[in-house]
Amino acid sequence: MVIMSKQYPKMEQFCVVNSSQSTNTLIPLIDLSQPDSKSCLVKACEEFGFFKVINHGIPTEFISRLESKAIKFFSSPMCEKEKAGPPNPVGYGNKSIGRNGDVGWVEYLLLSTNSENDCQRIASVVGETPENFSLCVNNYVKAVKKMACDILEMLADGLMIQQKNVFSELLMDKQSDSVFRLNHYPPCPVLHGKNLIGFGEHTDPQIISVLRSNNTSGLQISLKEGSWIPVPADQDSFFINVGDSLQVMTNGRFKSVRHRVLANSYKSRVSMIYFGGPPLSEKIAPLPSLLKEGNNNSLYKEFTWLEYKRSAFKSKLADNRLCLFEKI
Ligand code: GA4
Repeated sequence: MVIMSKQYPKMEQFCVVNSSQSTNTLIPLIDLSQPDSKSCLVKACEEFGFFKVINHGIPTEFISRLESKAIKFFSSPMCEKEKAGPPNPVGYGNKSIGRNGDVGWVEYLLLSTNSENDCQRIASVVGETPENFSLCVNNYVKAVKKMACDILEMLADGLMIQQKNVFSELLMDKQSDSVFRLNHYPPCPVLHGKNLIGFGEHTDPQIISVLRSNNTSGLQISLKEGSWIPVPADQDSFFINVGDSLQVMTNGRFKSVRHRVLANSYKSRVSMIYFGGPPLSEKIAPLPSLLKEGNNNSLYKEFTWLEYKRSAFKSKLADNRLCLFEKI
């Protein structure tokens, strides 16, 4: 699938990286229908902060309906799409990411998961009623949020935490500050053996992210020693990553994974990501049950999600945002 775009890049403004990277590292694969998946989930979060899930039970029609709406939106004329922008804080964005000069070969829609109003401007671009568009988004988000909560409960169990919903209750809270993102990476030719960066390297600030993409590759995750490994695309599975807040709550036991997306030379990549975040007033700190007696091995200072979010929005995409909150 190629979504037509009449815009051509001014290449100097984009980052490029060597495209000839490959390793034999396997991405952890978790079968959610297997009762013993708890310990595999914990291991994947400790070693990679990233894994793929199968047998997730999310209805395929929720995925395909939303994907076709996204494709319809991104195929619209630029002047129409721009009516749904800028993404401050929700809406359509093109190439510019965040507020501090980051750019990528990507266009996107940012939506909050608690507001039906977000869908109004978007629906009108694709000639739909806001109700119809928001129903599609809501069905999808509700299903992936439920899966994220199930995974978080298995993780709490796997960590022997008594309160199983200690992570999931933050996503279930009515005030949960979660975000939903639809991304379109138009195809872009490899230049002198280098790929254009679609979305630059970063960690996600929230608790957990649930990603689904079409069958176009591009996503890469960073290993501890700094090498990049490509994540083979799989439109039938979901990819989960640990966010900064979960790294803090587990006192660094789970790793917030650094990841990026390279533009594909031939095909459009379309991804949809649910970022599960806590309420703005929530205090984020290592869970006492994961600390040694005396609590003197805490790696992080306590902060509210609002404080973290404010500081994240002042940062550049690739910055290490957690270091501000590390104990010296
Ligand atoms: C990364 C994860 C989500 O896509 C996002 C991004 C947000 C944005 O695109 O506006 C940020 C980025 C993300 C982290 C640092 C800041 C904020 C861009 C940026 C430079 C929506 C989020 O919550 O944080």
